[in-house]
Amino acid sequence: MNTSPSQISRPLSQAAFEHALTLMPGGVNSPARAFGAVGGTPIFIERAEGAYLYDIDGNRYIDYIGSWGPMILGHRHPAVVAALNAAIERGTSYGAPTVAESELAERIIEAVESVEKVRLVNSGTEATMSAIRLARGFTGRDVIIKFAGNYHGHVDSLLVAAGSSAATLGTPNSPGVTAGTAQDTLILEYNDVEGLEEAFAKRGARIAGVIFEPIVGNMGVVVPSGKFCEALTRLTQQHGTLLICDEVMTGFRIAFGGAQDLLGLKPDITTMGKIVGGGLPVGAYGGRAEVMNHILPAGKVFQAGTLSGNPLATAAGCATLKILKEDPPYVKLEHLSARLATGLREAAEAAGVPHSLARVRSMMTLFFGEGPINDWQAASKCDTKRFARFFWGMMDRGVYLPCSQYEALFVSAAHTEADIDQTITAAGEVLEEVSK
Ligand code: KE4
Repeated sequence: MNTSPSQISRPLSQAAFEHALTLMPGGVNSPARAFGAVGGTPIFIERAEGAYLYDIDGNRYIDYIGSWGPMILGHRHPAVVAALNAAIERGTSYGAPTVAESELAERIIEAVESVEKVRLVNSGTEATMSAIRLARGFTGRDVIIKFAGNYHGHVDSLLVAAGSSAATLGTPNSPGVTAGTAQDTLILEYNDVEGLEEAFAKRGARIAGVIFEPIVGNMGVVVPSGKFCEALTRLTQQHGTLLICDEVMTGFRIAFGGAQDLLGLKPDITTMGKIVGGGLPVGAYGGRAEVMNHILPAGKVFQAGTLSGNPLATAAGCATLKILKEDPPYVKLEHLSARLATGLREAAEAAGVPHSLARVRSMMTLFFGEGPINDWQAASKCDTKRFARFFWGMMDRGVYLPCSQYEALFVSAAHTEADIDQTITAAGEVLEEVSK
């Protein structure tokens, strides 16, 4: 009897996963890929091209993960491939400065108005971890505020569960994170202006930084209210706290200047990743020169990395940002994303499935729960079992969605109207099925 949530057998992925389980914890190198939230066996990918993934069993999928965000141009964009091939001919890593690092830094600085200086690292996690250390080093303070439902990578001081009440400091939410680490982190509700006011009234002089997703992707897409954006800016300025805008997902996605450009925010530090590496491992953090000059060797806040600014990664990043600047895909992305969102909404309404769809430009989430969904408390009430059935129904129809209700799907410049319409047709069929 088929116990898999999928109606299609994928014997090679099944065998590959069984072997991977003997080698790596959970058979994966990131839990997000383990399909824990949807059940079944992760699908092993052979290759990708444009808007499509091809698994090792010979199936093709329209790809809405895009490597969890980086592939805004689609897979194997010719200019990115050419830049990588050229870079490989010159070697892969030197452990010494290269002009390509300066070019990528320059491209980031010219794109993001609030960034005057930038440091390249190897992942979004490294960027946020370094930004938090910088905020603490710059202010001489300890407390960091983050928001429930916001994810900033596997940084010890952010792997923290909310305290007993909004105003109490955090407790570890992963083994290996010490109470000493968690006690300097305060978890508040996203969009909760009063909670933010209260935290600053109670602890303002101790707060080194506030880190937040300007458009949340990690509880599904959630948008900040204007009042929340205003309070973030006002309270951090009033109390000498650094505002850390985590644009690892939204940077170069929402707009060339990031979500901060759309929202009119001017953070002290911005963290980036994903798109900025064009599919290779690049993270970055940048901000006002006065703040960034505290980073070693200009200043005393330590941060280092063997492969930071790696020649292959900077080649892919520069090629990607060059295209985003010189041939911006944002109008096309908006057209395709709006078409998809309308189609998904109409399909869910026709099927009578309780839902709300949140979209900002080319990132969106179809929540299996009534809206409005403005924070984790609301998002956490979604019907994740129905989402899992939807996920596998779409997968079996050749549409690869993020494998969790609490993620964003991404449209790329390689998608076509035909891809979008095929996705909508599949969604109509599957939503009918899961409505029962
Ligand atoms: P990485 O260390 O995974 O490069 O970046 C961490 C990170 C930081 N900030 C934001 C807003 C992020 O979304 C992420 C990582 N995003 C997840 C998916 N939503 C990565 C998927 C994974 O962990 O495999």
